[in-house]
Amino acid sequence: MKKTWWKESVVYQIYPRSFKDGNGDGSGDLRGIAAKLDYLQWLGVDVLWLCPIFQSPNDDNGYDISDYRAIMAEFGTMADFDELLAQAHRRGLKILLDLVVNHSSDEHAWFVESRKSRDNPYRDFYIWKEGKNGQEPNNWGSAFGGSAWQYDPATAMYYLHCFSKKQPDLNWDNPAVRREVQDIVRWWLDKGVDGFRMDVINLISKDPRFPDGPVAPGKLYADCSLALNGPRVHEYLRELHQNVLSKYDIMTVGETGGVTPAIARDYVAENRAELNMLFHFEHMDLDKDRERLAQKPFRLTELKRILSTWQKDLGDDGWNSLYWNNHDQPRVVSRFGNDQEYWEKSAKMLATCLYLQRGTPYIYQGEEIGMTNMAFETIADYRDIGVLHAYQEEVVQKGRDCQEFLRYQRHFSRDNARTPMQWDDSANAGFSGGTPWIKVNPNYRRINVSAQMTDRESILHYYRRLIKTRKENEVILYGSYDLILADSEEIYAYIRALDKQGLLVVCNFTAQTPLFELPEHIRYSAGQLLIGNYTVTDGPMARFSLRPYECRAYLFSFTEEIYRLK
Ligand code: TEU
Ligand code: CA
Repeated sequence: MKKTWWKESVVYQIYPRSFKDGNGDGSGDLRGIAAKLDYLQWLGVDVLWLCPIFQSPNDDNGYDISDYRAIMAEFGTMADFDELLAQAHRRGLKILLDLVVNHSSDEHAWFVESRKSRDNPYRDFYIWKEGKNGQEPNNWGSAFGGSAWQYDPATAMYYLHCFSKKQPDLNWDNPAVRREVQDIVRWWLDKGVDGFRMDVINLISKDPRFPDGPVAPGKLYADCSLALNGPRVHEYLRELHQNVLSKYDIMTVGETGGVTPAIARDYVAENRAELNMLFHFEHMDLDKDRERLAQKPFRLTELKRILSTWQKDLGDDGWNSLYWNNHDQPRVVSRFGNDQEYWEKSAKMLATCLYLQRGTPYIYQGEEIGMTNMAFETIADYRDIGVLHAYQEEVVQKGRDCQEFLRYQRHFSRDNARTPMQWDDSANAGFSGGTPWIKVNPNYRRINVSAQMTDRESILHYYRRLIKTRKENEVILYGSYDLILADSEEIYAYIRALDKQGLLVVCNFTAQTPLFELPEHIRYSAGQLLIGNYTVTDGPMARFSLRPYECRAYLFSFTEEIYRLK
């Protein structure tokens, strides 16, 4: 396996609108980010991924881009960006941008032209179809609800939008579109950015027959995700890699829903020359019944099965990304942890469990201080287009119980991740001197960076230690991974191995006190505690009882030849 900087890096994801407001207008911005670079450097992360910062009418908070070479007015100017990039580089921090090219904004000049006439030179930049018997061209639905087709009276045809109707899908089958995307990517790389996170990148190639899809019970439309991993997606990614990406020393991570380890290999295996790694969603639906908008019980054995399969299957060829959180997901401590009595212990345990696996860790802003879900009270508190659309459809149109709907959103809404970063206990958590665009979580007086900075036992200091520990131990970066005690519903335990060096990670996902026993076939010597979230005084690593949400990682040596894990 090749060693590279991006396999040894830790990525920190920033949602610019909610990170730090530099000018008091209530929205985070680029100057705000620049003001926090010292903090990020102190934390020890290497790469900053910025969610979209490009010009946008913000129908979907920047995931609808109207000019790929301009900065969103609320976030600042191109001069601010250049300054941020220079300041980051000076500190050894790299910057990843969010490339959103499955679709653009309907306000992008291409689309403004495209919709003018059937023979406009930009017509084929988007996907236009005739209606079928006065209906939409097929039964595909948008991710935010309703049909994925919008009728446009100017030319009496429909255009495809897998997300909102202000996010028309680009037509990648048109070589001119692919050339434009390549130019954009080259333009930013020449400016010095260090790579891209690529939004829904496996959605770019649609089946040219546009077939109807299966419709789930109680739904009107087929899920647009049926168009994922389309017929020419690999051809297009390779072309992008060959013509542009391969010429730079950068990193790429694709956001790819609907991907299993087997499918993933075709995107990230080294000889494929497509992407470095990707984000799959298999562990994000464990506790969520999307169809019925309900919570479902979470089983630890399922989580272990999924994460371990990814660890094994992308073992020697390809690379994993490790994430619990992003701007689309609820806060992990409220989800797989315990944000009440064991808030601090469970936040540290979750970090340990994931970030000692093989792959590149992604930390989402606020995760490092254990930020929690937000109990928004009314629909008026929500900002996410996804929630607002679902409210219209479910509550207003279908008459679903409003309280039940809100209960679901309190668990799963994307706005849980988007409340402002909690810097200190001053007004608005030190995020902004103005009125924040979305409510601040009232728990900021207790949970904030400043308080945790001064407390060496805090979640924040623990994250910093964990990041440092990763870098100091090759076995964490490049060692193999083997799950042990696969059947336990309480303990997540695994072994990493590199030559004779071993690492044992044991995590208790419950408030109970289960007993851990190392399987007998693992022979070792000199077990030594590397990191953990409780003080440890008891003896050997082979047998101990765990306290609520306790985690421990031990370094050890295999006594030769014995290392044969089942
Ligand atoms: O998300 C794509 C995506 O698959 C989401 O619909 C995801 O499944 C959902 O948010 C989970 O709740 C990307 C971006 O991350 C998201 O913020 C954008 O809204 C979307 O693409 C459109 O660009
Ligand atoms: Ca601002």
